[in-house]
Amino acid sequence: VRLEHDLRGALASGSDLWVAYQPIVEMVTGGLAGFEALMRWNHPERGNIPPGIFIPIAESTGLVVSLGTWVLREACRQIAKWQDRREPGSAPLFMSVNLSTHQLSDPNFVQVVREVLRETGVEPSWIKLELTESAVMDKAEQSIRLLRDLRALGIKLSIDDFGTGYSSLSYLHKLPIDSLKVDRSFVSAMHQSEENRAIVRIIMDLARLLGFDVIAEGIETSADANLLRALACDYGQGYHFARPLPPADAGKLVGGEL
Ligand code: G
Ligand code: G
Ligand code: NA
Ligand code: MN
Repeated sequence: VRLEHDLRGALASGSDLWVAYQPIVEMVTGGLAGFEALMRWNHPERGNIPPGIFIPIAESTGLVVSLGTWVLREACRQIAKWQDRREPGSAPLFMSVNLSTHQLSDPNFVQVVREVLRETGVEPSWIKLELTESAVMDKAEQSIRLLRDLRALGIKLSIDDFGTGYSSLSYLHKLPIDSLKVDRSFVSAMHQSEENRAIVRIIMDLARLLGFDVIAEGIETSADANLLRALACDYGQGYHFARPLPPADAGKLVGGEL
């Protein structure tokens, strides 16, 4: 109850909450392709409270809807600033933002996204929303309609933690999405056996067949990265490349090399 109260306060005051940005690289070139926005809470007395603690609190209280809007706005503002610093002619960076199930069932959600895009002046195609399999499959038909509306705005959509939920293959090919994010449990198991590598290979084949690109998360070693490169994985994310970074540190990568 205390944490819920404090989280409400942090959101209302705009202090103590901030966003970390983890680089996502293009596997072939190793160049920076985009970032994932990850929420952080620096509690005035208790210090850093991990999202694994405060997101579930926000979920159970519904606070995650306004928290989600806050992150989306913050991430949009940030990518708009960074894009301004890019060399003319260089490919735009994308910004991935996590969505909670509650945001998906908010009837105002599409309107909120439209408004944030307008207000921050970002190109919709720079924004990629990450949804979990369970969030989408829970109410598949309803979700598909919403995903179509979101995509009609020009933003990109990605299924997060792919392989851990209960994606029905009969729905997967109907989903209006752009990419699959291979869950890090598969990535970290790859070095252990041919069987584990086969699982990742099959996820990639499936993604390609359905016209989605693939992001592998949780890449922690150069061995992981090499195996994924050999499978022609499009994008990679993980401690091997970079940790989630404070905005100032992430910003230093925008103009230069990773
Ligand atoms: O950043 P970290 O690995 O500690 O995140 C832990 C969990 O919190 C992850 O599952 C991540 O998706 C989730 N998370 C982080 N930021 C956000 C956010 O802005 N919105 C939502 N819904 N989840 C987030
Ligand atoms: O659930 P989601 O996929 O959004 O989780 C993102 C979380 O994964 C972030 O909290 C981030 O801190 C964490 N993360 C990012 N890279 C790595 C990594 O290489 N290894 C591990 N174990 N976690 C990572
Ligand atoms: Na994510
Ligand atoms: Mn994930």
